[in-house]
Amino acid sequence: MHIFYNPDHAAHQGKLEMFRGRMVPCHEVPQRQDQVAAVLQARALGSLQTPSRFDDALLTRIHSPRYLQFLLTAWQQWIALDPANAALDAIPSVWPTRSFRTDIEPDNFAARMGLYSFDAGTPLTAGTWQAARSGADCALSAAAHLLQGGRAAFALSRPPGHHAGADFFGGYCFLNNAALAAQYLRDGGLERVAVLDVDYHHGNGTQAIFYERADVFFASIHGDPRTEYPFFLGHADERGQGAGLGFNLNLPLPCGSDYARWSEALELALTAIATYGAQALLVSLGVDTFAGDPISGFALQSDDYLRMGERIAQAGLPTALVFEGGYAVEAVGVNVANVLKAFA
Ligand code: SP5
Ligand code: ZN
Repeated sequence: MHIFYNPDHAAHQGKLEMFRGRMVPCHEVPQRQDQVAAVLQARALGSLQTPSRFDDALLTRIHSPRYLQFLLTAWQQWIALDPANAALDAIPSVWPTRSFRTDIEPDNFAARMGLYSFDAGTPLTAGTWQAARSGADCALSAAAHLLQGGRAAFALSRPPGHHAGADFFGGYCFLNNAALAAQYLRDGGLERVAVLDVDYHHGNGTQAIFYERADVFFASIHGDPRTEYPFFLGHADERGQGAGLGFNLNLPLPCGSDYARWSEALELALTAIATYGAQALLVSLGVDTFAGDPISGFALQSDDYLRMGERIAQAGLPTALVFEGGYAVEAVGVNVANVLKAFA
């Protein structure tokens, strides 16, 4: 297995996220990637390679230029407000909900933070751009490996990506790594690409990016958004729109679901992907489906990730796996390693 790790991931280290009226320590911490890297190396599941640097223009295949420009310059704008801000993270607190305009980019920094985000759980830090940019390179490197004829690659990077949309961050995500990789495969000549999102949370960003397109099929297995983050997308009746109608599959499951229940949804997703005739597969690999995850509600055990990896491999497609969530830091390495081991 080719593994591309993000050498800059620790540059993004949020301090606090909003939870029930308090600021609590961030769940999305650098130890997550370090822990996965340590287990992959200890088990000799592949050599860790630094990603290639891809052209910035590839980012605009998915993200809007004004959003990218915002991310690139946000930290400078934040400390320009007050040099003392350097000791704090930037967190949005005001958003343009229904009836507001989003076509005019405000001059005010707090207003721009809100325009380009959807939650108060995703701090933007001094190194966020550097980390996210190199993280995107990891996903693009994994996709490039497939175009060169490779069977499988893993993008071991953080911050995660699947909640990020064309022009917004949130859910600990800034650049949509899986979407960038899927687009790279399309631009490299593949006609039909599938994204299978197995993170506990619905991949709202990835869904939205491809919702009106037939050339990228999106399937997601996740906690029911009626009770689970990100709440406002991920229902079973979202099947795509326009040319994309029929190319989006959401499989929400109730809290408490174990692998017996979860794997039934996996069968449905992989059957749909096979019927679609995908030529390559992107897996948004969150392991926050783990029973011990501190912010999630499924009941998968570490051994279940072996079965998951084995079943995904049976799809028989060139596959790039991209790391997403998973917040039980002591178990995240074993769970990811189990998927990759069984896949290989
Ligand atoms: C990539 C990914 O998995 N993003 C998930 C983002 C979830 N953010 C909201 C989580 C709120 C849960 N807070 C629970 C705190 C318990 N101490
Ligand atoms: Zn998640």
